Amino acid sequence: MERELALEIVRVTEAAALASAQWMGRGKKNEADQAATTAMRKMFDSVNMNGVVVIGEGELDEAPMLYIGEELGTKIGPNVDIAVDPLEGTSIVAKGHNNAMAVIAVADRGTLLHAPDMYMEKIAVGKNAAGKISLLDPIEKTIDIVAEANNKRVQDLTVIIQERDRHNDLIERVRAKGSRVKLFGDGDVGAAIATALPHTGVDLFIGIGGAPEGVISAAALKALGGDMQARLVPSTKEEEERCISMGLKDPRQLLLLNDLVSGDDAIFAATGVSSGELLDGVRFLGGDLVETHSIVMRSKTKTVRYITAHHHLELKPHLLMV
Ligand code: VTB
Ligand code: MG
Ligand code: MG
Repeated sequence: MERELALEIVRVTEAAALASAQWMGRGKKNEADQAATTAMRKMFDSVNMNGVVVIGEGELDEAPMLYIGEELGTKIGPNVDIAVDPLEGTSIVAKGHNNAMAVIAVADRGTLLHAPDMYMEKIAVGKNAAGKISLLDPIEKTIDIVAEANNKRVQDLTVIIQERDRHNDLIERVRAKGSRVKLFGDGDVGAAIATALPHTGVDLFIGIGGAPEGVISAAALKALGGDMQARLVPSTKEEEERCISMGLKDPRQLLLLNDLVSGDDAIFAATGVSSGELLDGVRFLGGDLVETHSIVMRSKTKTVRYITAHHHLELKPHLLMV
């Protein structure tokens, strides 16, 4: 991939964040999502690449754009797989809560797992614990491993878990072990990535969330030198068959980081819509001035860039709320 692509991709997440942030707190999650998707789709047109969406807004019949299989870019440039979540946290934005982001992962063609829209069991850690964890270990053992790797006492370890009934047992076990539990409402991409950014203070992410989000998170963890493992959780016969048709012998097989994102060149970009673990949200500064906060990284060089940008919305009328 050409290195310029990383900065081009940030322009795409910025556009999605600028468009959807205008829907913040209006109780309209579909409109917020639509605004992000439309802005992202339009911006992709000008990016020099030959991209195919492998994780997107759904199949052709259910999503008018950014559907799985859709070709993106100018066709001049590298052949890449694209995974998008134009608005990771639609209900967050609707309610005005924290943690919403626009996210994209781009990788060499054929290297992103084509995860279907179903649940996935996931575990993620930062660099120190990379290569030492297993999703198959009991959580108590994992906590001991991560505490030692991160040079923290078990009681100082922070485990981030999505607040859902399906995690009640897990949460109780982490508490019984003595670690600190940080619950979040929505947006597990940010939660997974937080483990690999020491300033967040988050050590371990574990739980069941969306499979598409899992693959996008894996691209970021790879670029940050962290680790992730996953297992799809098909809940119907149809979902099981879907896994098998993806080439998985056992739908519930353990997926390592390299199974989620194979190859060593992946780009991850995110722009905050509302402030969260990783990024500040879109700020309306007065007049037509709007500030965005983004992170972009590439696994090949492991460079992580934080980009603050000032946009003049009057000069970007296509991003204005309709
Ligand atoms: C998950 C998680 C996402 O929505 O998909 C979640 O990966 C849906 O979980 O980050 P529920 O079915 O329990 O609501 C997000 O939190 C936001 O898209
Ligand atoms: Mg989405
Ligand atoms: Mg999502």
